[in-house]
Amino acid sequence: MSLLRIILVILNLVCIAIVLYLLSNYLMSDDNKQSESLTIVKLKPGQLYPPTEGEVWPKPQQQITEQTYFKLSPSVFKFTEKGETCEILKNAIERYATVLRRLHNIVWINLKKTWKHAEPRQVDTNPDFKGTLEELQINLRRPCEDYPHMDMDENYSLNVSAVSSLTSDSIWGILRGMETFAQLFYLCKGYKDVLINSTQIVDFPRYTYRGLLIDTSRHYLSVANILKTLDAMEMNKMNVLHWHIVDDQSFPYQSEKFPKLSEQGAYDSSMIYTKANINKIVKYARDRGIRILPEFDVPGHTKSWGSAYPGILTECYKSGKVVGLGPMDPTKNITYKLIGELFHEVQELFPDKYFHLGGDEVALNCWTSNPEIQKFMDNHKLTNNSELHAYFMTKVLPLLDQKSKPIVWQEVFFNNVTLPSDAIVQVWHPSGPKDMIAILSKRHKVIYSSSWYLDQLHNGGDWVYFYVFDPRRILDSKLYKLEDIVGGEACMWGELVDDTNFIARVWPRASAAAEVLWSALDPQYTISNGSQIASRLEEHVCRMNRRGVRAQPANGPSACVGRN
Ligand code: CP6
Repeated sequence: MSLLRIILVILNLVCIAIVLYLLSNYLMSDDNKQSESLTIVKLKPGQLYPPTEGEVWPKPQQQITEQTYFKLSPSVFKFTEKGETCEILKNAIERYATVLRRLHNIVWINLKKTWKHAEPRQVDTNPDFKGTLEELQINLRRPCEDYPHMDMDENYSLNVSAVSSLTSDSIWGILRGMETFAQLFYLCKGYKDVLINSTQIVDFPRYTYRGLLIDTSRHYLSVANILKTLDAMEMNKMNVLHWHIVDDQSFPYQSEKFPKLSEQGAYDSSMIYTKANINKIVKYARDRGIRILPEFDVPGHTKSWGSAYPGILTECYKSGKVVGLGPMDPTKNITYKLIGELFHEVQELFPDKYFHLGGDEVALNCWTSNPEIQKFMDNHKLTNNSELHAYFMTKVLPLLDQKSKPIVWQEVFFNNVTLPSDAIVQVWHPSGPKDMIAILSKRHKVIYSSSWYLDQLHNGGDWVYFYVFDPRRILDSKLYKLEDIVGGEACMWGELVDDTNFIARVWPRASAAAEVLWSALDPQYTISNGSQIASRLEEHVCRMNRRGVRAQPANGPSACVGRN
């Protein structure tokens, strides 16, 4: 009897599963006939959110939008490869085809759900309507490169009409152009179809380096969340994920050569990044034209290394007694040996040509409190602790492989380390503008971060505080080479963010930095006249939400149709 009941329950479940499967297939199908018969979309006044239509973020350099438009029909529309092609392009086509299919589905799912009492609007009888969009011809003029890099070419031109075309010399430009193309589509205009206007765009980035820093030591971030971050970066045309992977609080990088580092230094054995995890992240990023820049910060911010190797850290003294462990011990050979071997392994894993050595916020007092280190300084004729910092960095720089160029935080420069000419200095102090000028005077390249501290919260839609500063604007171009400022980086230090709030805290606030770094800025812009920007960002947040990035509200009370 009970066996029969179990069989019946199982049969029931199977039936439900089949029905659900068929239903979901039906709902997600491109050629769904039902959608064709739904012609009614009109939101009530004041409900038309977001308030702009197909406004691209970050804003393209040159754009002409015509008042004629096409509709999207995913069963008709095709991406075609007219030039070179490669796996990166094929993956991008698949990705953006999905984006467009989902956008199409969102309209009519909402038509059925919430918009069914609205009045009809006939697209086809409108004189400005030019029919169905047929094709985007992708014209890649040079073979693909394997990985994105510092000097990558991201220029593209895009022409939207019935047969549209996207042209670039570089796969990276094609990726940027495909993102732009996807963003030109809009809904909410009172039509049942997804629409796109006839548009011509010529676009290129203002800065070559447009970064986001993540910190996976203060809180662990799951691999899934890092991949989601890469999705969001692609949507904002950011091209460098600066991965501050270890710090004082935890050591989540799993080393093959030194497994004890994460066994003893990670928060938990589950909170680590394996070689396979990192390979996956690097490839996912490459497919989106994003570099992964690893940072192993030395000699400060290294307490977590000491769980496994306490001998490489300095004992700090107070009143003649050891009170704890501080920065790395610059007097010991094993310190440099460990660093050299670990860095070698990391450089094999990360294809980027740059490697971030950190060098910031070293507790120099700990060094001078230690009698052994004082003796060492006397022997080496080092007269103060910043000279010892310089001594340490000077010994660490040559530990990088030939293929890697160093990036360091600004303290390394200001403590008078002789840096190789191709080293880049990252500015983070609040005194950033002044510091940047000092560095540029010595002909070093600069990454500017001082304006984009995402860990600092302000009232309201606080992206406006991240939208203000363009680091090149303060420079006299006769005195300095503007190109020496390679770009900027928004920093999401991890003290107060983990998997629960990371995405929402970063987006859309980092979007402001992304636009400053990509677009030609309006020199008249001030915080109070940014309303056009606010509306565009409103749309962009909704767009990110629809594409699965749970960005927080940009401005204030609002609604985003089709988010869920
Ligand atoms: N962690 C590390 C940090 C910071 C830095 N390095 C930091 C310092 C001041 C502010 C924000 C972040 N949390 N490793 C300095 C680059 Cl305001």
